[in-house]
Amino acid sequence: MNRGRLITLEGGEGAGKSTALAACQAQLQARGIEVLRTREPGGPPLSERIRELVLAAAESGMAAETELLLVFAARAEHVRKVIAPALARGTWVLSDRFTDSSYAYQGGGRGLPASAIAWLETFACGDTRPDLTVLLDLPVAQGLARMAGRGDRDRIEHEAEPFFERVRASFRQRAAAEPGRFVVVDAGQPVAAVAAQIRQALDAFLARPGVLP
Ligand code: Z5A
Repeated sequence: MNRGRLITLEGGEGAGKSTALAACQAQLQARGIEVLRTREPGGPPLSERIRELVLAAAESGMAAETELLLVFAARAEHVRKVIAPALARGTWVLSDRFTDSSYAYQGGGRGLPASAIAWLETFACGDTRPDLTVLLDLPVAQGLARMAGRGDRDRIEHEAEPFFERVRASFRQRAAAEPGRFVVVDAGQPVAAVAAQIRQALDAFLARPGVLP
């Protein structure tokens, strides 16, 4: 049996990941692919409980190191209980964020060393890595403006603009370093134009030799 593929969507605040996910899922299913949609931090019940801790506004004094270990604790559970078994049985996994968010937020944003994140990545994920990552890239001010109307800001959303600028720079650096895995989409365009670019990226991925059985 062909193993499934792991596709991740990444981006800063208000980039439009949630908006794009349903369209991605529908596009894959229209090709007869079985798809599991999930998110990070989160997924299985324990990881969702860790998500609540990580994002709770009341935990405003959390150390950066604690935050990093919590997102990886959630990820270890997610990969081992949900993602790796799904991929092994041939199901494709579509995840709203994955390890690139840790490099961007805890690495770029908080300044934690990439070497520590890389070690945790291997420890938590084994050899499970995204096959395709769509980065929805958006100027920080535009993303924050989109989110401004939302009242329920989580702990990380309370950060100041320079934090989100470092997060964006880190995402862009990772995309530049791995052009074979990343597709960067200009998320500042209207919803339909963003959707069209993502559709093209998925079609191109599906056309790669060996991706479909
Ligand atoms: N985090 C971390 O620190 N380390 C990690 O390892 C991981 C995560 C995995 C939760 O993520 C937080 O966890 C996140 C990073 C951290 N930090 N924060 N803050 P999340 O994905 O649940 O939260 P989020 O990034 O804030 O997602 P979001 O708020 O749901 O945004 P989104 O999914 O990218 O956008 P959206 O909901 O689809 O759209 C936002 C709004 O913009 C909405 O009103 C849309 O109608 C509108 N929108 C969307 N697209 C467009 C276009 N093209 N034009 C105009 N308006 C648009």
